Amino acid sequence: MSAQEAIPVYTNLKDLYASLGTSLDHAERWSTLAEEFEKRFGQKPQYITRAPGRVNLIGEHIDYALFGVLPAAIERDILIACAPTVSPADKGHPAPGNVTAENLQPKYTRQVFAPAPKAKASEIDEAVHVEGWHLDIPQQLRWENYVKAGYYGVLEKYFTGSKVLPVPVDLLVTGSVPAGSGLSSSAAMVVASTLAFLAINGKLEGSADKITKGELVKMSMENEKRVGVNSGGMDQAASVMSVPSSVLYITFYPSLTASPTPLPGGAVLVCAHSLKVSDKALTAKKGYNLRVVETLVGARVLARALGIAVGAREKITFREVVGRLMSEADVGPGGTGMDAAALMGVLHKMAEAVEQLKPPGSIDPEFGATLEEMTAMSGLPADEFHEVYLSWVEVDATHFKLYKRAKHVYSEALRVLQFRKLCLDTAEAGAAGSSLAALQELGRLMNESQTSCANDFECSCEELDQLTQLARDAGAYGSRLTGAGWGGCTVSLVPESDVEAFIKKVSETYPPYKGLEGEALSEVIFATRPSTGACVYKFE
Ligand code: NG1
Ligand code: MG
Repeated sequence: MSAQEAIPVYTNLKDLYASLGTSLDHAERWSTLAEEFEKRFGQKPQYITRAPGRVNLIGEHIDYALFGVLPAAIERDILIACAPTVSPADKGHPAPGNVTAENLQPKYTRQVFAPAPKAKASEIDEAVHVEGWHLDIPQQLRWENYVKAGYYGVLEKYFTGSKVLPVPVDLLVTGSVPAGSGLSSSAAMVVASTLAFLAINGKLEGSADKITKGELVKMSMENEKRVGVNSGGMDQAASVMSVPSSVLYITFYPSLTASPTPLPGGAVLVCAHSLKVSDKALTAKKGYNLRVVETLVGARVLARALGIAVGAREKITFREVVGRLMSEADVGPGGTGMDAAALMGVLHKMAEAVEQLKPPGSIDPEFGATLEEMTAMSGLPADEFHEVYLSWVEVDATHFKLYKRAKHVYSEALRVLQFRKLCLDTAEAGAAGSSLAALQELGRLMNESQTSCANDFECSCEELDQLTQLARDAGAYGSRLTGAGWGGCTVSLVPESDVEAFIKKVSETYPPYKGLEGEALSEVIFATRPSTGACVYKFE
């Protein structure tokens, strides 16, 4: 799987559905969307873009430390139908780049917006040179922010200093990824929207500067940062690069790679929503973004303690710290990553090294370091510390728990490699190996991950703790929160033959599921297969 591949563009429905590996329910969603688009905008869509949500099996909150993670795309996705706006003759032309965005969900109302050109530099040959674009993305939770976030990157990459103006667009969105659930509806929205604007402006096919999967991942990551979350690249990479039936081992260091990893047979993934909605855009200051700062500062303090040189303005990550500890000989073939066995060896040792992150003089690492203590530990003058670690992000905390965060990150990074090795070894052993023993061991790693998320990274919550425990009681090999946490979904590895009984048991024992039946229940707890990454359908 190469980051250089182009985004698949289908012109034939049969090929599209074959690639999705799914049934007619999908076909119906696509055709309903196209029909509805025509009703609302008076023309057929030119494209439908698709980006799936994802479930992360293991490797939580370590992507922004640049450690590898193991997510899979899920079957639930975001679809966006789009076409250049055709205005009735009497209405004149809409402003360049104007967007009319609608959503099949009635609670998300119709939005019209246009980017404002910054400084028209000159007018030569009647063409306007626009130096840049401004698009207002308010810091409130609004559905169209995700559409705007996708648009922004396309404007910046392709329409800065350009003579050509962006095409006005009509678009209609529909989605089956539950929002705020840890299944990355946000990344799916941003990827699908980025693809829609790329498609409409001719940047997907034919053109010399057409986008690759790797570029789309980077662009979507940057785009999502505009909605206020300093995310790592896991969700966008999973949404763009996944392949059916496998989980994807995604690395970020030294470069983005995605290697399909087969799960042992005999188990399925079940996603279950805790029904506690966690919205990162609203809680980032005390949660997600705070963890990003704690882990970055932790990496600098650890590097110092280990005698590793760090540039004054460099935001070294936990992954780079171990990278610099390892010799050249440990770098894997082609420089695509460290040799997994060597990396596992170093990660084992890090369990001890992180002790150095306990705040000086404090017996209780539970408490964390104050801002002053943390600044002193970093070795930077206060103003530089602020500039490097706090000026670009809003956090709200009095104590920073560097030790506990590092303990989670390094142990979780090791669990990811152990999980992957088990999957690869089981596949290699084929019929001779025992899937059951492997699945039990994978489940154990997932359970350990949950404990580490709860105790050391403190990104779980009562509901998630309870739901994962009930899932284990109902027969799961393992169960953990998935995504950022603090609410949202859990993922459980469940014996294939027991799925129905498992879902029934959990639905009877988890109090917030009381009274839910049929479709309402399958909205909150459902089995899913690893699905395929983002694609585009072009109407001809
Ligand atoms: P969710 O909350 O599922 O969107 C977030 C981050 C990921 C990763 C996980 C924790 C975004 C877009 N995604 O996932 O990059 O850091 O938390 O492992 O913020
Ligand atoms: Mg998200």
